[in-house]
Amino acid sequence: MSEQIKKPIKITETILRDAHQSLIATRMPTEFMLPIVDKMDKVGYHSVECWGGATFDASLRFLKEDPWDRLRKLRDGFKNTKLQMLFRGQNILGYRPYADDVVEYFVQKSISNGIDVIRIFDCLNDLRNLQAAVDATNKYKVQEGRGHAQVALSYTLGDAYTLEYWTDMAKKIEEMGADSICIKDMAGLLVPYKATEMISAMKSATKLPIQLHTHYTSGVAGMTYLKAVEAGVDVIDTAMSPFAMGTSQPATEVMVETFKGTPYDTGFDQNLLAEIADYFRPYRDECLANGLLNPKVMGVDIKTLLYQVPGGMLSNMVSQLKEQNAEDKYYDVLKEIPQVRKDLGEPPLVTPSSQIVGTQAVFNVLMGERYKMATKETKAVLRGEYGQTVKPMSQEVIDKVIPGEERITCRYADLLDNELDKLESEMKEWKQQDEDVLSYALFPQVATDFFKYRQAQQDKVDMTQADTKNGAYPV
Ligand SMILES: [Mn+2]
Repeated sequence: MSEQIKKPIKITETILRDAHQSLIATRMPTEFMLPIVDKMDKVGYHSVECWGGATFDASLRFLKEDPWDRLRKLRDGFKNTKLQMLFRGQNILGYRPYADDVVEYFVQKSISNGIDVIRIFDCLNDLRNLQAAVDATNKYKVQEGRGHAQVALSYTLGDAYTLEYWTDMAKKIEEMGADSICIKDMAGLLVPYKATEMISAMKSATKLPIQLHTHYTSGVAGMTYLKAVEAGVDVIDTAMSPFAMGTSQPATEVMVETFKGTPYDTGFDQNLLAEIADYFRPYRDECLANGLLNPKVMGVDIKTLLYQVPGGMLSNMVSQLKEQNAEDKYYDVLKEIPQVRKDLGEPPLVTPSSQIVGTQAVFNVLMGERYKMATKETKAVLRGEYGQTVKPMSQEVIDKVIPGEERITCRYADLLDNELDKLESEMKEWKQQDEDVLSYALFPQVATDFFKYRQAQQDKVDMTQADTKNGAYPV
C-alpha cells in the first residue's frame, strides 16, 4: 500500500452553542459549562463554538446572565483553543438589519472579549450584507492580534441553487477578503454524494479552507461528513454525544473513531472525550426528565428533506404552537412553510429568514387565510430590506401585503444612519460596561429587563425574600 499524505480532519465542537440551541432551546447555563472547560481545552479542537444569536438572547432573557460575561469566562478557561461565534451579517445577533457602526462595534467587542473565529452568514446569502462584518473582522484582527473572518453560505435546495451558484459564491467570498468558507447546512439537507460534488467543486474554485456544518435531523449527516472529508473538506462541526444527533450535529466521538487510522485521523484521545461525555450525560438526563429535551427533536425526521426546516426553527415552532394551544397544527405548519418560502423568493431558512417564514406560516395556518395578517418582518422582506433573494418574490403576495409601497434594490444598510449614539442615549442610565449598549441594540426590551435585574441583584435585593405584593424589598 502506498503511503497516503496525512490530512487530519479538524473539528469544531458545538456543544456550547449549536448543540444545546438545537436540542434544549439554548438553555445551558455558564455555571454548568465552566467546570468542563479545562478538559475540553486539552482535546485539540480546531475551535469551540460557544456564542451566537440564540445563546446571547437566551442568556439575557431566560438565564439572567450577561452573555459578555460568559464569553470572558470561557476565554479565561480556554487557553489553547480558539473560540468561535456565529454572526448574522448585517443583522449581527439580532433580527433586523443594523447600521454599519453597530456592526463594526459588535465585531470589535466580540474579538476584544475573546472570540477568534467569526462565522458570518446572511439569511439570503446576499454577500453585500456580509462585507461590513468581514471588513471589521479584518480590521480588528490586525489591532487585537486575534480574529478570523469565516463567511458561511446558508445551504439550501431549489432550482436556483446549482453547483455553479455555489462555486461562483466561493470565488466572490475569496475576493471579499474572508479567511475561510463554511457551508452551513442548517437542516441537514446535504446528502452524502451531493457533498462529494459540492466539496470537490468548491475546492477547485477557491484556495480558502472549507468547513462543513450540518445537522443530524434527516439522518444522513455522519455519511455526509465522511464523503465531504474524502472530497477534501478541511473542518467539520460535531457535538459531544450526550447532545449530538437529532436536530444537533453528528457525535464528536463517532467522527473521531470513523477517521482513526486513516490519513484523516484527528489524533484525539477517546478516553478524554469519554470523560467529557460523562460530564454532560447527567445533564442530558435532567433535561429529558424536566421536558427541556423533547424526544420529538431527537430522532430522524425525514420530512425535513421535504420542508427544509432547521432544528432551531423546529423547536421554536413547537413552543409557538404550544403557547397557542395548537400543537395539533404542527404538520399543517410544516406543510405551509415551503409555500411561504416560495412566496418570499425561495431564501435559505436560517435565522432570521427561518423565523420570518416560520412565524408567517404559523399565522397563515392559524388565521385560516394566507397573509390575512403579515408580520412586520414579512413586510420588510417583501420591501427588500433584508436583501436580494435568488428568485423573485411573489407579485401577488407583494400586492396583498405591501400594496403600492416602494421596494429597494440597494444594500439596505446604505440607507441607515449611524445609530450607536442614539442607542447609547436611550440606555445610558443602565450602562455599566461598554458592551451593554450592544446588548441593548440587539434586544432592547430583554436587555433593559436584564439591566434592571442586574441592578436589583447589586442592590442586594433578595428576590426570593422580596414581598412583591407590598412592594417591600429586604436589602
Ligand atoms: Mn447549525
